[in-house]
Formats: sequence, structure tokens, C-alpha cells
Amino acid sequence: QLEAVIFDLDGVITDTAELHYQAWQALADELGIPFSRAKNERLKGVSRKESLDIVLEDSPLPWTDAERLALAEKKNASYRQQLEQLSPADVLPGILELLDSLAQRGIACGLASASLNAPLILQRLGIASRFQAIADPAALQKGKPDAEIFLTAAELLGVPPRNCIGIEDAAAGIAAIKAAGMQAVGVGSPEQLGAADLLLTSTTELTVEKLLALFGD
Ligand code: B16
Ligand code: MG
Repeated sequence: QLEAVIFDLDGVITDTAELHYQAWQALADELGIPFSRAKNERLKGVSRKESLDIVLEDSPLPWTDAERLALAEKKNASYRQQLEQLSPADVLPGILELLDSLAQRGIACGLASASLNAPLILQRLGIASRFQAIADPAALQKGKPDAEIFLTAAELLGVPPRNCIGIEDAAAGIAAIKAAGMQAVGVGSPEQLGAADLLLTSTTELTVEKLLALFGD
């Protein structure tokens, strides 16, 4: 029985990846480190700290922990400036309709995003009140592909994992959902998200009927 749907944020609800890219590119340019859109692909779903470590892989300098912290804060300040542009028009197609249908059927919604900025992003998108639970990534031990973030969201909702669906655009996210014992819906390509129980190419294809069908309803 489907009781809750737990969403990833970047790549499922909105495309913040482009804004992350702009902020990382600006930082890399300032440091004289090569960076590209291709490299930015590796940062999707990865925490801010781990993202910075990947950006600094191409720097010959040995950055201390304190320096890394300052750089991560700098990137986040410019990213948050970019978030000012975000508006309800940036909710990906089909998501608002899905949130409506889920609410109508009394199915709860949770968020499992690696982003510490997730509450602000949901607010800017005008959909914060649609989520009954947001897992706080700062309080977690392990990132995706570990199950922890999805299990935490389910626990906050008071729903057993077997009655949850997780929706993700990244392979590590699909792995996290499966490890949590939930049904996994992937939005993306079969090369990356082959492990999903249901694979869709775009958020426009996300309907409550397809989600219920995963439970034989
Ligand atoms: P922040 P998700 C992830 O969001 C992004 O995909 C990833 O690129 C970003 O580094 C991470 O959030 C942390 O974001 O710097 O805002 O804490 O896909 O897990 O919703
Ligand atoms: Mg994502």
C-alpha cells in the first residue's frame, strides 16, 4: 500500500544543477583550476564538501581543511545569490500536478535531498507547504548511496519504508532508495538508472497512476 512518496530535489523537482555549475565555475576560474559542465555532472547528488574535493582534484595545491571550508562557504554564498532568481516557474513540468494528486489521495510527501539549501529552495519554488517532512542532511552520517537519508524521511513521516516510493535522477540515489527497501522511480536514462523499478525519461511522465501501479493498485 503506497503511503508516502519521497522526492530528491535537484533533477527531480527543479534543475538547480545549472546554478550549482555557475557557482562552481566562478570559484574554479578564480582559483585558476580547470572546470567544465562535464565535470559538473559528477557533482549531482554529491554533498557540498565532497563536490569541492572533486573540484580541487585538478589543483596542484594542498588545501587545508580550514581553506576547504572557506572555499565551500564562498561557493555557497554565490550559489545562494543565484537562488534569488528561482521562482515557482522553475518547478519541473508535471511535479505540481503530481503533488496535487498525491495530496488528494492522502499520500504523504517527503524530501531526501543532499542540499543544505533545500528548505530555502522549496520556499522559493512556492511548494514548501506540500512537504510533511524534510530529512536534514546535516544530521546524517552517510550520503547517498547509503539508505540513511531516505530512511530518515520515512521515519519523520511515520511510514514504513516498504510503503514508500523514492524518486531520483542519480544512480547513487536509486541505490539509496533500493537499500532503504523502497520502490525506486528513476527520471533519466537507462544507462544510469537501470536499477530503478520504474524508469521515466522526464518528470512530465510522472503520474500518481504509474506510482500506484507499482503497488498493484
Ligand atoms: P548544497 P540533491 C544536491 O541536491 C545537488 O545535486 C548537488 O549538486 C549539491 O552539491 C548537493 O545537493 C548539496 O547542495 O551545497 O546546497 O548543500 O540532488 O540531493 O537534491
Ligand atoms: Mg538529484
